Amino acid sequence: MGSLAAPREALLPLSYPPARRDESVVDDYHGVLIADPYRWLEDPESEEVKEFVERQARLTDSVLEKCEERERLRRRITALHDHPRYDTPFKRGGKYFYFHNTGLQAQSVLYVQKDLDGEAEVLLDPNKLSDDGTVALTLSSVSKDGKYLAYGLSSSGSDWVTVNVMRIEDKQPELDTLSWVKFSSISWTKDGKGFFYCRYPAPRGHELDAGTENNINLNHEVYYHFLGMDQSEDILCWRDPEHPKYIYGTDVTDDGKYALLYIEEGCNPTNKLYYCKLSLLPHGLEGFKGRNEMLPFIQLVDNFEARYLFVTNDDTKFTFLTNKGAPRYKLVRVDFNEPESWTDVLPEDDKDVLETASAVNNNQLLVSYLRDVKYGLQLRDLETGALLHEIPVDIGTVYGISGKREDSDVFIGFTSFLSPGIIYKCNLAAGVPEMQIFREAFVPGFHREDFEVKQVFVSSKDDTRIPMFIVSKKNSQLDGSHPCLLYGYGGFNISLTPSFNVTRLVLTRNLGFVFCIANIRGGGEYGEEWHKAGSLSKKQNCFDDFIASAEFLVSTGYTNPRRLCIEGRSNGGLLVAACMNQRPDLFGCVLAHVGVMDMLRFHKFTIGHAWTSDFGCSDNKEEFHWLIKYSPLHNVKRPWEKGDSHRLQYPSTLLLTADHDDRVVPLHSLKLLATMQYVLCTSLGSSPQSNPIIARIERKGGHGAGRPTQKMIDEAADRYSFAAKVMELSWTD
Ligand code: X97
Repeated sequence: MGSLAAPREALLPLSYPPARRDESVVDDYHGVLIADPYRWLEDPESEEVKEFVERQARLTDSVLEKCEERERLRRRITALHDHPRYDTPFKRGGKYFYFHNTGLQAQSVLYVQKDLDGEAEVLLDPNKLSDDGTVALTLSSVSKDGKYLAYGLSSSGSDWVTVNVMRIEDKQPELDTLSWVKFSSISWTKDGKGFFYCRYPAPRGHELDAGTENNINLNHEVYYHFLGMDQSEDILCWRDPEHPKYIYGTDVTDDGKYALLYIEEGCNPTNKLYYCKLSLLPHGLEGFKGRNEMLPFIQLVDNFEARYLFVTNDDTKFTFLTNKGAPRYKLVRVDFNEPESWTDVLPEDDKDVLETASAVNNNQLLVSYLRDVKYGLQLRDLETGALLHEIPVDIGTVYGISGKREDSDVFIGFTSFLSPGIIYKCNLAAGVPEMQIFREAFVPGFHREDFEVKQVFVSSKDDTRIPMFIVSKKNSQLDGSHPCLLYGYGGFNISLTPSFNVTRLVLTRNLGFVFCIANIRGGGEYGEEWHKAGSLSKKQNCFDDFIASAEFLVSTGYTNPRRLCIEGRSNGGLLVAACMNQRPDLFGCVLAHVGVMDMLRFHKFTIGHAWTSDFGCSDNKEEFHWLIKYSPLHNVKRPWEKGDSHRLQYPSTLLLTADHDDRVVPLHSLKLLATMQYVLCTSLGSSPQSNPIIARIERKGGHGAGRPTQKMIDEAADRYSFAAKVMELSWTD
């Protein structure tokens, strides 16, 4: 431990700002009465809420000021972030495009390059669009001929996007402006005359500071925009007022012949799939201008039994990645002239999950697999699915595969816990795939040989094997003394795979942390069965898996409960808050970011209704009984009033949210904060709760996407200096 540690200032029990309780708000859920005394915190515009947020911010600032390692952490994290980073390049119309960050730039810059050896030019620098880096380039799409860039900007982290267009040749901005775009891609037609996109109606009365409103998002619509036209003249391609919760996605095949329409009902990996043969439209898309008529989509799949993702087509013969009867996914083929006859191209594997498939090099497929949470890569024959080559990759994550049928060079991104990032150029022309390092990130001052990574399998409550990654300093003694950071998500079919994160390596290197990721149920690590085993009536499995992982780390001598910090964001914020309620004795610190905390009311705000696919909904009696059992807001109990644990208190807790988080609106964290402070800290008699319970409420911030580098660093310094303070850790160089 650090021998020159500065004297430490004790954190005294805090004095929390009183928050009004409105005991009159009581709801009847299927005969069960549930009080909601902080309902008033749901109105982001009320003065009382602004005042509450202001006072909590002052309290949090006063705590963070006492966290000795805050500046040192900020400096060290900043220094290690300061290295050049690149995303995988992609090719359009013979030119190459890529994102690049020199190190500490707020936002990555989009470059264009005529050929790979030529000079790169800046195409679009989002850093020029705001003084503080809070305008982010969150959507971008180059037309197939490489002439135009359509790009979407988001302010302050909101999900709302405004789309603009630029002519690439002379970098001239066009006048096109499309507002209220959300959950959308941009799909250019091959003629380069315009593109498909999706939008919602503008939120009434909230047009000004978009992203701070809670209004429910309903009635998504698909439009086609003609370059040079006003948005009001875009053609409405699809809407379905009878199903206001549907969310759409679009694609245009590379041959330009078909537009595809994905119809999603919430976040399950299932969709309907319609198509429109563009060449059959008598007057093309132009023929729909000024006519109030939707596109004549043909229903290929008209139920929500499975997911179908377009891979490639040869005229009417389409290849899809699907989980139809194949929870670990497979590739299938159908001829649109015979829509009843589907054949398997690449059958489901009995262990590995097929994650992505890209058609490249004329008639080949590059497929990536997830195998016990590590990636595998293969080259296969497109026609037959036959294995041509295993492409060796290190233990880690393969991402951003970019290549098309006409390309024999494919770019492949790779990252891992100890590998900052490699972009491979894979040459397929020679027959045997040749993996060349195209770009590699180096982090000055980071030495991978100082660390080690392990994967263990933990036995959960019902004996299910839960994979967990453990990153530590090399040769750490398992004497139960180390601080440990345990991270999880557990939902929505999302897998947590290895990736590089300098902040976590600073924690390991300089604060002695062991960093762990638990791949609990609810994610996609082992396919759809794994997802289903941690959702709806089985959501408790996620918490049991996470708790079992924590107990493993204690019983095997990595750490002890006072030094065990749990962290999660979004659905993972819900995870750590539920675990804290269920096992306050097991953790020393809880960092819950942008969590879903009110499980009875989440579906009423912005896109919350889409999550009923994982959570269920309190409108339904049976589902209400699942939710009330673990809803963080409704399960805060004084642990010292239970049985023999009369001094037991809650772990030190930092809730994090942001004023423009319109994915998981801030009211979730605000209501939980007020509840915890009231129940645990300020209520009746003398409470043993001396561990702080505070919230960090970011200004001009959102759910996480598009966050400027400085905000990322500041937040990391805040939350880990808080953890270091409450777990009494000191710095070693
Ligand atoms: C969302 O809430 C995304 C909401 C919008 N949305 C869907 N389906 C998606 C989409 O409802 O964007 C989708 C995208 C990624 C993953 C899953 C669904 C979609 C729409 C059109 C075409 C294709 C896909 N998400 C969840 C979230 O943010 C998890 C990830 C996406 N949560 C916050 C869940 C609880 C807390």
